[in-house]
Amino acid sequence: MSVPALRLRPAWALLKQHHRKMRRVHLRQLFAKDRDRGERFVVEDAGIYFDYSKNRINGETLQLLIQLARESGLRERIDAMFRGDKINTSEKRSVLHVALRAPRDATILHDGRNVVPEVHAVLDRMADFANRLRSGDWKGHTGRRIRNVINIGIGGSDLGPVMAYEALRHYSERSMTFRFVSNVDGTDFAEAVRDLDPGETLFIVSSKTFTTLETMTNAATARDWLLAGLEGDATAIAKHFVAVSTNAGEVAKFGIDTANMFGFWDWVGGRYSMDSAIGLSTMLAIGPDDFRAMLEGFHQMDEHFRTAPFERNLPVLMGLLSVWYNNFFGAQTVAVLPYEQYLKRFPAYLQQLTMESNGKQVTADGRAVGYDTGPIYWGEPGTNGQHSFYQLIHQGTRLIPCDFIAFARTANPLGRHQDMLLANVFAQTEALAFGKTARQVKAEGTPDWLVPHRRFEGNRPTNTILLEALTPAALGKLVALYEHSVFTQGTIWQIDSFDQWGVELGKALARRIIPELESTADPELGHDSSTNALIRRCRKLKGSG
Ligand code: G6Q
Repeated sequence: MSVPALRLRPAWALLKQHHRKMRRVHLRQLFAKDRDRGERFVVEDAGIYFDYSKNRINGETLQLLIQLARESGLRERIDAMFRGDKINTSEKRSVLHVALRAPRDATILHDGRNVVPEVHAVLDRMADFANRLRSGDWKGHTGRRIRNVINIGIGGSDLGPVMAYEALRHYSERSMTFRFVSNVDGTDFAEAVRDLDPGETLFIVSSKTFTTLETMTNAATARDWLLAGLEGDATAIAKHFVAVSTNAGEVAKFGIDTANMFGFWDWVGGRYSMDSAIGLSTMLAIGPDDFRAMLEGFHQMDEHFRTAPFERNLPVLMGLLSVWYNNFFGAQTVAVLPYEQYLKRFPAYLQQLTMESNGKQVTADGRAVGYDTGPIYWGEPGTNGQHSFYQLIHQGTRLIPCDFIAFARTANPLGRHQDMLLANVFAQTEALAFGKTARQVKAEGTPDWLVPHRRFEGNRPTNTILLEALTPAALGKLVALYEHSVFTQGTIWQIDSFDQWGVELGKALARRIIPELESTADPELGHDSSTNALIRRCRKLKGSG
C-alpha cells in the first residue's frame, strides 16, 4: 500500500488545527470537565495498567491520532513485520525479534522457512548449557567449578544483558558473580577481573558480527588474562570461552570451538536481541525456567500489539502520545522514570532502543523527513531523580512528557519503604498535572515576592505504567511494550527504525587515528586543524610525541 507523506495526510492537518485548541487547555480543566477521566483514559491488558489520563488530550485527540496511525498504514506494517517482510529496507532484512519469543508450535516464516524450530533448538542448547554450568557439571580447565561469568559485548550485545541482569537480580543465582565488559577503555576489563580467579571464570563473547573493535579487543585481552593465569595452556579456552554470534567463521578463527557457540540470525537487530542467545548471561543468572517466563512475557505483549484494536493497544497509544508531543508540542525529550531500583539500567537500555532506532533524518525511501523524528529518551530511577533533575520538569521552560513505571509489590518488603516509594509516584504525577496556583500559594501565607517562585504551573503530561511486580515475565512485557512503541513511532515517521548507519563514520575515522596515536615516529596528520592539534597534544601528554 502506498502511504502519503506524513504532512500530506488528512489527519496531520486536523491534528495541527486541533493542537491550536488543545495547547491552551489545562489538565485541571480536562479533569474538572470529565469526572471519570482517570478511569476512562486507561488500558489494562497483559498485566499492565496503563493510565494515560494525565496527558494533554481529549477524546478527539485520540481519534485523530488513531486516524493518523491508520493513514500511516500501521496495521499493514505490523502485519508485514510479523509476516517476515523485509521492512528493514536499507539493509534489506526482515525484522523478526518477535520470533525469538514465539511458542514452540508457532509458525513464523523467513524466506519461506519456519524459523521457530531453529529458535527453540538454540534455546534448548542454551538451557542445557545453563543447567550444566549452574549445577557445577561444566567445570573449568583445572577441574574447578565456574563461579564467575563475564559477558563481553557492546551496544545491543551489552545493554540488554546488563539491564536484564540488574532487573532480575532477585531471581539470580547468588553464588555466582556476573559482570559485563563493554568499553574499549582497558579500565572496564581490568576492574571486572581484578578480584577473579581465571580457573573459575567463564567469558561469553557476545557479538553478532564477531568483528566489533571493542569486543574483539576485550576478548583478546580476556584470552591473554586467562592463559596467563592458567600457565599458558591454550586448551583451557574450550572450557572458559563461549561465543554468541551469527558469524561461525570468525568465532572459529578466534579459537572458540563452534560447539560452544550459540547462534542467532541476521533478522535480529542488535538492540532487539536481549531475548536471543545474546541473553545467555541472563539465562545463566536466572536459569532456563525464568528465562522462558521472560520470553512468555514478551510474547504476550507481541500478541497484544498484533491483535488489540488501536484504541486499546498499549504500544500504539504510547507511540502516538509520543508523536503528539514530539510533532505538535515540539517536545524534544521523553523522561523514563522507573520507581524500582532493579530497573536502574532500564533508561540506558531504552536510550539505545529508542534513539538508535528512530534517530533518522530521511524516510525509508531516502527523502529528507521535514519534521522531527525520534525524541531524546533519558531518565533515572525514582525517587533519586526527584532530588536532582525533577526541578526542571516541574518548573523549567521545557515540556518533558514522562513515563512513570511502578510496581505494586516489591521483592524486598522492608518496613514502609514500598508505600513510601509508590506514594512518591502518585504524588509526582499529581503535582506535574495539576501544579499549584498562585492563589493557593498565597493562601498559605507566602509573601507576594516569593509567590512566583513557589507556584507550579502544572499541565505537565505523564503516563503511569503500573504492574504487580517486577518478575521475569513483567520485564519481557515492559521491553516489548517499548519495542513496539518505537515501531509505532517509526511507522508514523516513515523511517527505517532497524538500521543504524549513523554509527559508521566515527568507527571508520577511529580506525584511521589508532595508528596515528600508536606510531613511534611523528605521524603525518591529514585531519582538520583541530583534530591534528588534539592528536599531537595527546601524543605529547603521554610522552610519545
Ligand atoms: C544495535 C547496533 C549495535 C550493535 C553493536 C555490537 O542495534 O547494531 O549497538 O549491537 O555495535 O555489534 P556486534 O554484536 O556485532 O558486536
